[in-house]
Amino acid sequence: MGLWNSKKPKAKQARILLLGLDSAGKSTLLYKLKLDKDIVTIPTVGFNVEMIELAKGVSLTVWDIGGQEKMRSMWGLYCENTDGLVYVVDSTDTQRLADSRKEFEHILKNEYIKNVPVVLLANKQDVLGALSAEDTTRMFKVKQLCSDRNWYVKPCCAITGDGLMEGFQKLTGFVKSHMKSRGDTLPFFKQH
Ligand SMILES: Nc1nc2c(ncn2[C@@H]2O[C@H](COP(=O)(O)OP(=O)(O)OP(=O)(O)O)[C@@H](O)[C@H]2O)c(=O)[nH]1
Ligand SMILES: [Mg+2]
Repeated sequence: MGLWNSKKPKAKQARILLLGLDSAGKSTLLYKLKLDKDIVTIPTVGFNVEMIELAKGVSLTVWDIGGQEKMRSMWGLYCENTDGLVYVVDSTDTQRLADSRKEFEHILKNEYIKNVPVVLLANKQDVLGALSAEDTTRMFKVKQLCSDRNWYVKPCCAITGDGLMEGFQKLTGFVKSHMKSRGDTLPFFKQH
């Protein structure tokens, strides 16, 4: 006699890395998405991890890794099994845009991140003088650096939540097709 599990299939699990320099707004936006609350953050030492489901069929496990200088050398340790990268830029921090771009370029070279879709969030758009999404795309050489993958640049504000949903929905779409192209038909066996 055979056994048959008639329950609906579970959602696919996708592992998302949330990176960016310290103070870019990663934790603020993660908890805005997760709880729809403005929380007072403290600099992340180590990481936060939260599960969010924005579209049917895919559940995102978001790894928010601290962006302080001493943490950045460890970003590579979190890259294995990554299905999508969200890179957050403080669009008002003009003094550190070059540093941020350098770290972005560096992480894209990680072998586990190869071909993985990228959403770049140009955060803090509520602040006057914030760099626009177009200028961020140009400055971060996104077209050139991400020519091997799906990418999207979205202006946002982690405090009001503007732009976050659109950015993550775009990511979810990319991740779905990335997983499909990789032939992930048995998501239940994937370990995170
Ligand atoms: N004005 C404005 N401030 C923001 C926005 N997003 C985050 N902040 C502020 O920026 C500061 C840093 O935010 P965090 O979310 O802690 O930054 P983080 O990227 O997690 O930083 P690390 O954990 O150190 O890597 C906090 O004071 C936030 O309130 C935004 O969209 N607009
Ligand atoms: Mg943080």
